[in-house]
Order: sequence, then C-alpha cells, then structure tokens
Amino acid sequence: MTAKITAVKAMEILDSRGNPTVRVFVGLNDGTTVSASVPSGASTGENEAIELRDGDAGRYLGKGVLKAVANVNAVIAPRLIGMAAGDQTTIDRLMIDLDGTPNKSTLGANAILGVSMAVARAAAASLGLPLYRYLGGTACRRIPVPAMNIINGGAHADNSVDIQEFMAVPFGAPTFGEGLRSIAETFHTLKKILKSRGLATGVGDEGGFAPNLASNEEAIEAIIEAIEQAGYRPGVDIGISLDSAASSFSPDLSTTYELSRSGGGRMSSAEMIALGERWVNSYPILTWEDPLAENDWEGFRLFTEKLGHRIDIVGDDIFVTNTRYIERGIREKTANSVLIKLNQIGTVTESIDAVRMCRDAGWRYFISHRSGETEDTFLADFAVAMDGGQIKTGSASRSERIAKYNRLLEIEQELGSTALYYWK
Ligand code: 2PG
Ligand code: MG
Repeated sequence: MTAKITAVKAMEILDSRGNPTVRVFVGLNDGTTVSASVPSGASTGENEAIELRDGDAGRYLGKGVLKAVANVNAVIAPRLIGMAAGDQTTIDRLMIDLDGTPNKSTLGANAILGVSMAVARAAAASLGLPLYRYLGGTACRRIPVPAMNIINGGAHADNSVDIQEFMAVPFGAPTFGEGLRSIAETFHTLKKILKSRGLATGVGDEGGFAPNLASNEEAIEAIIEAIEQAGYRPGVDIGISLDSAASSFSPDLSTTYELSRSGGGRMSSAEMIALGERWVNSYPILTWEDPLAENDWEGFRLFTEKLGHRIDIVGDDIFVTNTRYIERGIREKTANSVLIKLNQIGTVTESIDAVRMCRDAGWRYFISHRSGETEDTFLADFAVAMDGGQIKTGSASRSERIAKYNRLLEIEQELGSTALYYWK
C-alpha cells in the first residue's frame, strides 16, 4: 500500500511557447511532494481530449488555464484526499467519471492529466523507485531510440516547408548515448551546411532548424548530407523519420492536400501515396507519421498496403492515443504503429491502455512529446517504462527537449550494462 494523498494543488505556468499550461503538486502523508506539468500541441487532431482554456481575451490572449487550475483545486482535489497514490487506475477512472464527457471537456484534459501524472510520480517517489521502474516494473531496461526532429516545417515553423518534422534516427548505434551523440553531431553539421548556403539557422518550436528551402525533398537531402559529413552512414547508422502532419495542409482533413508553402500545388490522396512511394524508394526512411490526413482512413489504408511492409506507418492525429480509433485502425489495417501522446487522451492509465492495444496487435508505438513542452521529464521515464523502444522528443536544442534526453542519459547510466538499446 502506498502512502495516502494529503494535498493536490494546481497552478498556471508557461510552456515552451510562452503559453499558459497546468502544473499540479501532489503531497502524500509520508512527506512526499512532487509536481508534474502538462504539454500542449499545435497540430492537434480534432478528436483529441479537450485542453481547457479560459477564453478570457484580457489574459494571455484567451489562452489562460485558470479554469482548469480551479477544476483541479476545487473539484478533483477534495475527491482524491485520503486515496492511496498507488491506486492510479482507480484515481484516473474517478476523474474520468467526475468529468463525465468522452473528451474530458468539463474538467479539461489538461487538469486531469496534470493530476494523473503527478499521482504516478508521487507513488514512485513514496516507494523510493525511479518513475520508469514504478510504471514499467523491474524487467524494463530498454532505452528508446530517439527520433530527433532537426528540420521543422508546417505548423511548427514559418518557413517554406509543408512537412512538419524531419527526424534523424540513430537506429544502428550500439547504445542510447552513442546514438544521441551521432544525431547531435548531425544537427550541428546540418547547421554548418545551412549556413554555408546562406540559409537561416533559427529554430522552430521543437528546436529543429526552420530554413526556407526550395522543396520538401531538399530538407531530406540536406539531412542526408549532414549525416555523411558528420561521419555516419545514412540508412545504416542513422535513418530518417518524417511526420507530415498532413491534416495541417489538408483543408478538408481528408483527400485534398495543398502543398502551398513549398509551391508543390494541390495533390490528391493517390498523388500523396505515389509521392510516398517515390520517397521511400529514394531515401533511407524508417518511419512515416501522418502521411495522410486524419479523416483519410482509406488513403492511410492504401499507403499502408503499399509501404507497411517496408516502413513504420505511424498514426497520430488519426488515432489520438484513443483505443476507440486504434481499435478501428487495427481492424482496417490503417497503419502499423501509433504515436502515443499522454495529453491527447488525458490520463496515464488510458495512455497505457493504448500501448497495450498496440502490443496485443503486434503494432509498434512511439512515445511522443508535444510541440509545446515544459521542463518536465515524465515522458522519458514513461517511454522506458512502456518498453517500446522509440521516443520522439525534439531536437538538440531548447532545454524543454534536452531535459528529456538528459533524463534518458541518466536512466542509461543507472541501468549500466543491463540497459538495452535496439531498433527492432
Ligand atoms: C506531432 C506533435 C509533436 P504537436 O504532430 O506529432 O511533434 O506536434 O504537439 O504540435 O501536435
Ligand atoms: Mg504528429
């Protein structure tokens, strides 16, 4: 039996974009006090759990979260006092019931998730366990392969690139630490390459460069060049992952695609799939997230039929970490992997349920940050605990991203020679 909850208190803090978000403190009767902070997305799926914002134009341009904070302090907190911190599932279910809506719109997923994460962290601290061990058990010792987003486009940057994320993935490295070093070196080499071409080296929301390039392909080619110049082999040491976040350039969220930033013109679902095949044939692509829009289920299915035996096809906006949509995806063979974001669904328990559904179906799952993050490193421990071997947590810049990498380095050091690191 873990210690009992004596205090639950929320406050408004700022995320990495300078927008308000929720931080929750949980205290236990053994003296434990911890906190957890909630991230926030920009390219959000329409079926995500609701992030409650005040809408008061006089504060933070309407983005304040004082209502969510009040919901924690006045509605959730009184119900949790006296409960054992280790009763994660019961506590999460209680909050889901208190909210009473399928998308957590009454209390706000930002309120609920802040409590859910802080409760997990409190239970771990009270037991004297690292968070990853508490959530994952003694057997978990696999450090995830990072997908480092080194060129930002789409909704995360103001540049000429439609595709949101171009990631370097050190899948051939012997350890996490060596893998991280190789992609950090690639990041710095890419900076030199961009500079030498007179391109901007300012960074986007996730810390990757955000240059104005002539085409989306140029981003991939620059990364391949950077990998080589840094002394690594593209496709052997380091591969490439993409997140098209295609909903963000699909006006109908379905079968029409406007590649207007790069001047690529309007494309149909079939043309997007053909482009996907060309790129997979030309470049060392390992995984491709949201290659099509969130309501283009048939396009997704065809994309997977064509390329699913060669690469991981990851559903983010289409599944929103919700077992209801993942279940449909598994049934219809819509993809072969799922992006897991805690705040898309709103509790630790439901995120674990989504992971379990993937495992049962033989699907892979990628634990992911949001484009708006905080210094909280919950995600790093969560990724190790979920044992899936992949994490997406931004570039080699911006401390809210680096904090997660540094936490993974700590975990790797703690596990010593027992740590595992492999791609598949
Ligand atoms: C994504 C995420 C994280 P956002 O689309 O996968 O990289 O972006 O948090 O803006 O939804
Ligand atoms: Mg995505």
